[in-house]
Order: sequence, then structure tokens, then C-alpha cells
Amino acid sequence: MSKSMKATLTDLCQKEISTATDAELYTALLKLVHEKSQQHVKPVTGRKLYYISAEFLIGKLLSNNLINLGLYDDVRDTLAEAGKALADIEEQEPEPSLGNGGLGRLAACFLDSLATLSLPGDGVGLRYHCGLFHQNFKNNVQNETPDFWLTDQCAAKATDTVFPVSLAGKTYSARLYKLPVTGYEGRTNTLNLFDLDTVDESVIGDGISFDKKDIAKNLTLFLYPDDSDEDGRLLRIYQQYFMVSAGAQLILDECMARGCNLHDLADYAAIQINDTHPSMVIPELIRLLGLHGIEFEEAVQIVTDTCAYTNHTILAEALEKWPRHYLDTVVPQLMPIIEKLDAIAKTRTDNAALAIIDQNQVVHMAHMDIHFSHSTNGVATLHTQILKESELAGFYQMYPDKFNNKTNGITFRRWLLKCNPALTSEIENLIGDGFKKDASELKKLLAYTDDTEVLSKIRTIKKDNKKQLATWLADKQGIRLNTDALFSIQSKRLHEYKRQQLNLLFLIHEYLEIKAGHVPATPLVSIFGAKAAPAYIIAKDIIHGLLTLSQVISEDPQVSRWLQLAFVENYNVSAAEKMIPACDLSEQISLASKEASGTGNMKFMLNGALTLGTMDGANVEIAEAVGNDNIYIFGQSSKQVIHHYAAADYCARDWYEADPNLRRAIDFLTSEEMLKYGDEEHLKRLQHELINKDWFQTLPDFNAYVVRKEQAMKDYAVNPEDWSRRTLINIAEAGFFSSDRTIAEYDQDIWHLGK
Ligand code: 7GP
Repeated sequence: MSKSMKATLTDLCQKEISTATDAELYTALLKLVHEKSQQHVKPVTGRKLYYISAEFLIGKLLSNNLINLGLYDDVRDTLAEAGKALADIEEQEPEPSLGNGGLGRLAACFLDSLATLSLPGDGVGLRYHCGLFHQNFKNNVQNETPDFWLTDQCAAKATDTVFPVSLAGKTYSARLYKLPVTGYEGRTNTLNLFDLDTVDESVIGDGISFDKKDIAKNLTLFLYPDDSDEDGRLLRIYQQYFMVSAGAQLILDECMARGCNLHDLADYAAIQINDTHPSMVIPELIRLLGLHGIEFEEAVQIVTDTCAYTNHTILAEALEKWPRHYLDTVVPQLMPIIEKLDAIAKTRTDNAALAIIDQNQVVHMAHMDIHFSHSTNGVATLHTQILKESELAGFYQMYPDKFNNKTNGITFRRWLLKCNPALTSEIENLIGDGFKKDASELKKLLAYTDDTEVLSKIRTIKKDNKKQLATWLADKQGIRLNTDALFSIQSKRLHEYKRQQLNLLFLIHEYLEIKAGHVPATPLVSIFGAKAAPAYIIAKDIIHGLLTLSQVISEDPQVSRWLQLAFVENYNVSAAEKMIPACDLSEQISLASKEASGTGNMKFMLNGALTLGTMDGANVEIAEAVGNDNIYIFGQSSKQVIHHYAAADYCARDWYEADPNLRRAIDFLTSEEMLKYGDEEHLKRLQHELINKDWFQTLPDFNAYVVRKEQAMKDYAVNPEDWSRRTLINIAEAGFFSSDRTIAEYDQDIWHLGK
């Protein structure tokens, strides 16, 4: 008989569980997870995936690993018997925030699904000393402080493996750290993270500032160092090359150890380039193959067969391009190769827009990816269509077979099993536990859409989750929420295209309506979570607008009975795990055509929120899955939006002048009420931006948004049972959005792993 969990934990702590501290128990559980996960390490045969990414937003790992190893219930119950709570022990774990948002969180979901599907696939990235900055609010303004997440107990363990990397002519040593990634009843893969021993956290000055020139000390200090100046942009290139050069050396070493002779590299490795941050892996591999004696032309072919590229955005400012003198400075060894690749590309097409190095000596990273990899994919059907038809149309004409779509997904282990245990166990009661491995089984829930008992249970679970969120927020930020209200949540990075400002204008509108005696159908609690890039001024102004309005409302008892605005400080994966299960209405209100996919939309849906959204990104596929009656769609279509951009005929001021409700809401930004708690410079700038520019066309969608949201509020108030029925349909139809499905598609169409 195997040892009981009680005996195991007692041994690991070397004392009775009841007398151990939470920190000691945390250490013991880390050891337990490590030992068990090693039992699932399996040999690699055939092709293995390397997912190279500047971001892996993995979030806390302990509970997730316990779930995946099948130990969670046993550990939780054993601890409880000894008077300990797993949730308290989890608090000991610092959150690895090694990503900004969607792209990084997707990479983490993908690692989980790869391991769950027992596919050989490792991550390759950087071991940043500070993750995304820590956000706090002072005087209704965002402040940033460093997020030191590395502790002695960090699960990413240093190895003796070191690779030389030449940066600006000097050689640095990239040390490999390994973090085991354990799948749900699957295999254990590895997240490989590189770092430099000489990095020195003490160089961080005020807030998150530091000397960007001292590469030996600062190379991996921060995820995405501020790139508003040239030193910051150069530092990004230093980081990117450090990551891909060490990564490429690791890949070649591992493949050779398995018998690869490098001519057949593509039979041993598939490399997925996660947007353009790792694009230099292409010339770097060609360079390394050359050092191993492989001719240039053959090396180009090998690398093309090995690499594939994913595009995650059509925002022009995010498609990286670097002045060539940056690359001349940081990676002079790559420039001759990039020039040769550019020359090959120019023999394939005379369309100057498709060049790697353009007339202005600017190097286009995405262009290099598309010419010299065998696959280019978008991340939702609409996004891929826009890539093919407009953004990358020239490339699509040239390489139609390279283009394909892979609609994003999320791991249900973290975004259902871990974050919503009550809903998980109710689903299990109804349809068994097959959905944990095969998410399409959730459809079996459709048999219960008229079962009033089930619907009432679903309602109770949501209510309990709302209460838990309220308790957490009360402890954390001293905010008291009305849990009888409809909870609407918009949580994601702060960006103008995501249009938190549209939500702000709605809330001002509601505030003014309530003041005028027109109370809404239901009380509304509007919750935000968002970080703005430190140098993104308008994004910070939007945060200021929301925080200021929140104070205006909370100081007004007449209004706050009906309306509350809560902004969760330092939104991260752990906060998301608390917020998402408590949401009734999921705000996915980006300007159509701008959100490549979105993945928060999928998490909310899976946890029984109805979506209020535009026909953008994966919202389109969510709408198709649930049907129009079970989602609130509004706003311009992507075609209309693209047309306005092409015709340059959008004028915000016309809308401002024509619509009295809109004008009233925008004018309110600089009202006496707002200026009482807010800063005039921030609020005026935001107001001016909305009236005179509004690049993301907030104003034309305002009325439709108000109408749909008020409809949702009415439906929620008038027919709670029908609301629950529709949430059940959303849960039942969420199976398609499992990252297991996404990964299976990548494997089938692009990677062919293990073969
Ligand atoms: C995001 C997209 O904005 C989001 O729509 C998508 O769901 C996610 O990637 C995953 O595909 N993009 C980023 O986070 C990003 O940083 C620029 O893109 C490189």
C-alpha cells in the first residue's frame, strides 16, 4: 500500500502537519510536486516542439500542479484535518508574472495542454528577475514598483548548462534554468528559461528605473523594459537575441544528443515563433548551422522547414521593426545573414512592401518570419481572415499555403477546475468527469437547460463566487460590494483599442441618469482590472478617469445604492482566478477588427458569464457557438471599421456634437464633481483625445453599447432563471475554446510531434 498523504507530508516537513508553519508546508508541497512530476518525464522520440516566447505568464503553480498530478483533493483534505488551509499555503507562493497579457498567458496555457496531451513540447524564454511591474493606486493614479518574484524556493532550478552569447561583440554566458511543466494525467515537459549570473537587482533605482546601458547588470532584470527611449529599445534587442541564441544552441544540442545530424533537424525539432520577439532565431539558426559546416542554401531550407510563426496582433505599432543600425550594434554577426535573406526575398518578389530590409534601412521582423518559416497563423478566424485580406495580403498572395488559422484556447485545468471548484463539482455531478480530458463533453450540459433545480444550483454557485470576490476585495482594498447586483467585469491590459474608455463613458451616463431619477433595472457593480504600460499616457489617463469616477460614485450614497465601480489593484493571474468565476457580464468591447482573438472572453464564458461584446476576435466564434440569444452583440462590424480607416473619414467631433447623451458624458470628465477628486491635466487630456482624435472609434459605438448593456441589466433583473439557463448554455458550448483543441490542431497541421 502506498504511504498516506498524512505520512508523506509529515515526513517532508519532519514534523506534525498541525505544528508546521505555512511556509514549511509550502516547501514540503513543492518537494512533493517536484518528486511526483519527475515520475512523468518521458523520453522523446521523433519531432519535439520548442515554443519560443518572450513571455510565459504562468501564474502560481502549486495548486495547478497538484490538480494535474491528481493530488489536490488528498492534499487539501489532509491539510484540513490538521487545521490547515491549502489556500493559505498558496499565499506563500509569489506569482510568476512573466508576461504582459494575452500572448504570455496563451503560452502558459499551451504548455499545460502540450503536457496534458502527452506531446513532447518545451518552452524557451527568459528568467526575468522582475515580472510585469506591481501596480498600486495613489491619488487615483497608477504607480509602478518592481515585482521581485524570485525567491530561493523558486521552482525554476539553475542547471550547469551555460551557452555563450555574443552581444555587441562581447561574450556573455546564458545559464539555463529548468521549470517542470506537468500535464493533467499526462507527461512532464520543461520550461527552459535563460539568465545571466551577473544581473544585479540592486541597480534598480526609483520605481522601476535603472541604467539601461549596463547590459551585464540589467539584461534580464525586467520583462519589457520601458522602450520609450533608444536605450530601452536596444535593451529589447539584447534580450531577444540572448533568448534566441541560447535557445537555438539548446535545441541543436538536444537534437544532436538524440542522433540528429543537423541536415535532418526538421525531423527532430519544430520551433514555434510566438510573435516577432523571437524572430532572430531564424538567422541565428542559419548562422549556427553554418558553423557546423552546412551550406547557406541548405541551412535556409532546414530552418524554413523547422520554424513556424504566429501573429498575435494587427496593431501596426506592435509589428516589430528595427532600424538596421540597432541590429548592426547589438548583433553584427546576424546582419550579413539577414542581408542575404533579404536578397533571396527580393528575388522572389518585386513588391517592395514585402522586403525584410526596406528603403529606409528598417528591418521588418514579421517579414523575415513569413518568408523563412513554413507556416504563418492567426489566432481566431476573423483575425486570420484580416491578415489574409488586408494586413498581410501581399504575403498571402505569395504564399497561400503557408497561411492557416488556429483559434486560441485556454486550459480548463486552471480556468475551471482550479478557479471554480464549486462549478466544477456541479458539472461533475451532472455529466461525470470526462470533460476534464475531453472538453467537448461539456455539451452534455445542454440536457439540463430546462431543469429548474440545476439552474437554481448554478445561480447559487455564482452568488457564492460573488461573495467570495467581495470578501477578498474588502480585505485587500477596503471596498464593499453589493453582491445582489449584476457584476460586470472588464479585465485585460489597458489599451485604447480595448476601449475601457467606452465603459467609462457608459458609467458616467448611468451616474447622470441615476442623479436625474432614472434608476436602472438592476444595481450594477462594474469591476475593472488593468495595467497600463508605464509610458502609455492616454492609457494612464483612462485609469485616472475610472478611479476618479469610482470615488465620485462612492461618495454619493444616492448613486452607490445602484452603481458601484471597483478597480482591482495589480491585476494578475491570481486576481483573474478570483474575478472570473464571479462575473455575470463579460465586457469584450474592443473596436471590431482590433482584438486578434482575446482569451479572457473564453474564460468568462466557461465560468458562466454572458458576453457583452463587439464582433471582434474570438467573440465572433463565441457568438456562433452560443447563438444570438445567449450573447449581447453590439457595434460596428470589422468591415465598417476597416472601411473608415481606409477612407480616413471618421471624425469624432461630429459624433460629439450630434449626440447630446454622448456630449453630456464626455463633458462630465472635466466637471466640478470629477475635478473634486481628479487631476485636471489628466482629465482634460482624455477629454480632448476623445473629441479630437478617438483613433479607436469609441463614439460611434456608444449608443449601441448603452442600449445592449441596459438590455442585459433588464434581462438579469426580470428573469433570473432565464439568465441562468443562458449561462448554462455558455458553459456547455465552451468546449471548443479549450487549448487542448487548439494544441491538437497545431500538432496536426504544423508540428506533427513525436513522429
Ligand atoms: C494578444 C492579442 O492582443 C489577443 O487578442 C490574443 O488573444 C492574444 O495575443 C493571444 O493570441 N497579443 C498580445 O498580447 C501581444 O503582446 C503583441 O501582441 C506582440
